[in-house]
Amino acid sequence: MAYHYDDSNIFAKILRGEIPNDTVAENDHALAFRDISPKAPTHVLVIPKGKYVSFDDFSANASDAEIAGFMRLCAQVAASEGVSLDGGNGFRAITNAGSDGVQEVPHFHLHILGGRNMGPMLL
Ligand code: DGP
Repeated sequence: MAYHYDDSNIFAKILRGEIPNDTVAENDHALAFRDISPKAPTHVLVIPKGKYVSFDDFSANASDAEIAGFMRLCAQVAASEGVSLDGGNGFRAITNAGSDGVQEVPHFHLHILGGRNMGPMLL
């Protein structure tokens, strides 16, 4: 079954420049910006520029170049925020998918959280 992408979602509007965002970094394939409601000293969202609903949609359907560009931007953000293992204390990268994953915005995004001990994973 095909994934259905809703062009009216808030991250689509950010990508179209219709609403402002606090951009951290960008490349040809992905955009990183600060979460509007941060849960840690570092809370950055990384989104692909292509139209993918969720992690599984992106992983199955994005090109290798898009996936590489996205992952490289995640690593670049961790480094620039000072939370990478190369000089920092680490971070948590999470993605929510669909209703059971409690995904609020239906455009694939990874949360990069750090700057404090994130505690145990909630299960
Ligand atoms: P999720 O539950 O994984 O879909 O998380 C969506 C996140 O998006 C949530 O942490 C809040 C954030 N968010 C929602 N609307 C906006 C917005 O307009 N701007 C920014 N920067 N973040 C937003």
